Amino acid sequence: MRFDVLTLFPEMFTGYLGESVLKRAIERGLVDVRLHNIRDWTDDKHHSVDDRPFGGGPGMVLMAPPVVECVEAVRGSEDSEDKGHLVLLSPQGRRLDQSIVEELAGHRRILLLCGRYEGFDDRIRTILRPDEISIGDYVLNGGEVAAMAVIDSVMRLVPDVLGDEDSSGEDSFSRPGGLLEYAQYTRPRVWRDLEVPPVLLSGNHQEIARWREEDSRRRTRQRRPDLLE
Ligand code: 6GU
Repeated sequence: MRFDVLTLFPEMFTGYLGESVLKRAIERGLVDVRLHNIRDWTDDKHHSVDDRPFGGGPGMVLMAPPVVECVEAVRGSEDSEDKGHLVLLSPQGRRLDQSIVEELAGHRRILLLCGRYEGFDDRIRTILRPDEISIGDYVLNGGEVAAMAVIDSVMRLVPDVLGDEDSSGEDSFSRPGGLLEYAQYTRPRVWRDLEVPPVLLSGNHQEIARWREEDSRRRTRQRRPDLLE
């Protein structure tokens, strides 16, 4: 699975890419993440990427030429036959959920275009026709954190990325029926007078499975009744 990230702040990704599951997936060649700085596609001497909005108003708008040229160059470049699925991160996009994550995981290459400032010159949308995605109904300073959320959620579905074969199948939202995950416990068995539910220590796998199914339903009803329709 290949991700190309187009951003004005590639350094925001370096810490994230160098840790944990993603670091190992990259080392094992299962995931490839390439960072591209939109500013490298400016041609004026000040390397401008944004300007004031026509019609007035606060803030700055990301200019169409560097963004579109960056996307076209990255898409057309070298080593990949696959032109990739272009995602634009913006609060105006369709809201990310596990079914969209699964859909995205069906692509072999994804380009993630991150905005900043007050938004994009809308001609970027007209020309590129991106799949516009939001990670929720709140405002971030830019698309970078959202792009990391997309990479993080999608790469979990790439075969062999997770150590344990089916450990993503037990996750909240991936479970049959889209329920929340059941409660988990580990050592110590008793701590500050709090005991682990005895059924989990019983060794009876059928009973354990039943308890977990019930706990999933109970938690979902209490916390996210909307998931039960
Ligand atoms: Cl993708 N971008 C920004 N700027 N804010 C957001 C978002 C994206 N998703 C939720 N809020």
